[in-house]
Amino acid sequence: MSNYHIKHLEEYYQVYRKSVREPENFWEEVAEEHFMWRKKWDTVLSWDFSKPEVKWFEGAQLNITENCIDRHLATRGDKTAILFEPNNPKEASVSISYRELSERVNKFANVLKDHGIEKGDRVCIYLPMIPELAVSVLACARIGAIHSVVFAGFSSTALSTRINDSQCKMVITSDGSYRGAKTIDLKGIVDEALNDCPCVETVLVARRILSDINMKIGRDKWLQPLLDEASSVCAAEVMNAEDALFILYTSGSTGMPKGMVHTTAGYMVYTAYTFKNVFQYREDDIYWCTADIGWITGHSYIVYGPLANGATTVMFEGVPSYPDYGRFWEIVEKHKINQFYTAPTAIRALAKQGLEVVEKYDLSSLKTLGSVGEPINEEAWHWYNDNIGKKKSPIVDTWWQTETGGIMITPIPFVTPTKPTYATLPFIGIQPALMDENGYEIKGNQVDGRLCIKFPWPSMARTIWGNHQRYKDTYFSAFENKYFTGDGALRDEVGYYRITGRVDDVIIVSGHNLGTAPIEDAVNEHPAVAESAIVGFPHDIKGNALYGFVILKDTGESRDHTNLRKEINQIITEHIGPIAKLDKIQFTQGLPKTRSGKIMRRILRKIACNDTSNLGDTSTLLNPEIVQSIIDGAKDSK
Ligand code: 6R9
Repeated sequence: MSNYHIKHLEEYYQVYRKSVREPENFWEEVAEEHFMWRKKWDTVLSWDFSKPEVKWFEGAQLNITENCIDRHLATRGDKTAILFEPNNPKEASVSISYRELSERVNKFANVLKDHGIEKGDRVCIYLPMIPELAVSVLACARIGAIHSVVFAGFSSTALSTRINDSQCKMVITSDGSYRGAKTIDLKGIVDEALNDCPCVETVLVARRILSDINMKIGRDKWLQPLLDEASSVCAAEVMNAEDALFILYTSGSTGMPKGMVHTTAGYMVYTAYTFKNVFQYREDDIYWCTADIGWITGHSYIVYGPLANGATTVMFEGVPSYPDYGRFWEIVEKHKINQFYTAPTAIRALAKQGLEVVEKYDLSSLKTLGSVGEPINEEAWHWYNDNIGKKKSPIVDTWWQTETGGIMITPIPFVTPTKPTYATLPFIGIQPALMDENGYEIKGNQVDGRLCIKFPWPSMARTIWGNHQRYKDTYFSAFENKYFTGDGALRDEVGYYRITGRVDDVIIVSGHNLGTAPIEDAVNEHPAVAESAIVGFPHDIKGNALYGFVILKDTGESRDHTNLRKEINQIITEHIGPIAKLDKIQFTQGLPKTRSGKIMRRILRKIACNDTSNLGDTSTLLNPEIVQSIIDGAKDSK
């Protein structure tokens, strides 16, 4: 048990040093002591970042669901595994014990098999935050099918792109979803997406909103009757350590979303180990992460990490503002939440509401507060610390990525002294490096640079589905022999890290990663648009919002800009989803370009931020005169 649960700072440094000096011994001990293996590994780690190729626990065999479910049955069969809190507070919450979860997962797994799903097949899951989402994820893992969860806020085009990219044979969805006061026709979105997806043979439909929907004969099936008929025993498929567990798409700075592939053993070991330490989870604690399972945070820290530790994990279907802005705090009181993990964008939105909605509730159960998804600004950090944690619950500002699979830089609560806006220290086994523009590592403290990781960790993504070259180009080519995160960071005088934000063309809006290129592609679909460039600008609640510079085709006619703005945002909603809508659109005659034809986004960013005092050298531009006209036009942006 020695290394599993870190209790004080000295121990952190001691374990950290060991994890860096002898990474293989270190991870082997963690893997030996805390998991259930069908067969142990032959080699702990083999790696080569130049290919790149990374393998952890090669030769081992296991099934992650035996670790997340079966092994708890003897001691925790009646313990709540998943606590479901519905969108509507008047609807009763549902406790699913480990025993019930086991039954539900096994039945679901048998339904998948009955529909021809085999090990290695891809299954797309497009569900709201209802228990079926967690159950279907685990059911795929049970039989070795690779799940690809697509966040149910994505549009039909975004969904079909993802389904086709990984050639999913099946889609699991619901008749609809509740989101605050709204209901959403998820099945309608799936139907539209599937017009372009010949690879999909079956659609399983969970009942949630009891709406009247179209069922395509031969393709679409109601889930419940199939589950009712299915056996609750399904032998777990024996998986190799490096077999793919899931694909999860993340936005890139260019083109198609990247299907990040996570494999089985390393992902399990790392998410379980980080969960235990970063949240200091104790046996009877109730843990709640407010993310959606459609994102990596939900995969690692709603489903796999907590369940691998036999924890009680809350799944919340709704939104923080429904029926009012006290909902999160009401749930904390109701379920006596001990660990609460959310995003800065939610904290900022809630902080705006004043304290009346907070003070109504008893938050004394809280022990640890988490933050993830984007940098947490100082004001939000203090609001969270003062009013939610009452200065007693440490804030763990956890930096990590879809690609990293698990938390990488974070305080350990009650162990690492926190500092507002700092993610603080690398987690055990993580070796960060800050790099300068010439490719050299910047040593020492009080420095800043591009954040890389120089040694493999167990839960790193192994490739991009179907495109290993892109994996190499994106993450392993900027700096030799290092994984490049795409983020900038600084290291303070004691070695604490502060993530300063993306240094590429990914913009984080309300904690969601958005690549500028796919949004520009969508905008350019509008028949009146000739060209566009999108940049981020600071926003009170969302962290960043999107600003679009749009050149219209010259037709000689004048156009109604108000309508155009609506139409452009409508196209974005259709292609990507409402999260990518532009907050401001400025119509312009041109865009600042370099002589090689690249848009100078740096200048556009400054204009969008209304910070035009120091635009730097613009003389090398192909069209320097355009800059002033864009500055002048900025006041008319809406
Ligand atoms: C887990 C997750 C990854 C990007 C990442 C960074 C930003 C995440 C952060 C943070 C500052 C934190 N990010 N956590 N920035 N402080 N604590 O969010 O994954 O959706 O892939 O986003 O989010 O820019 O590179 P993902």
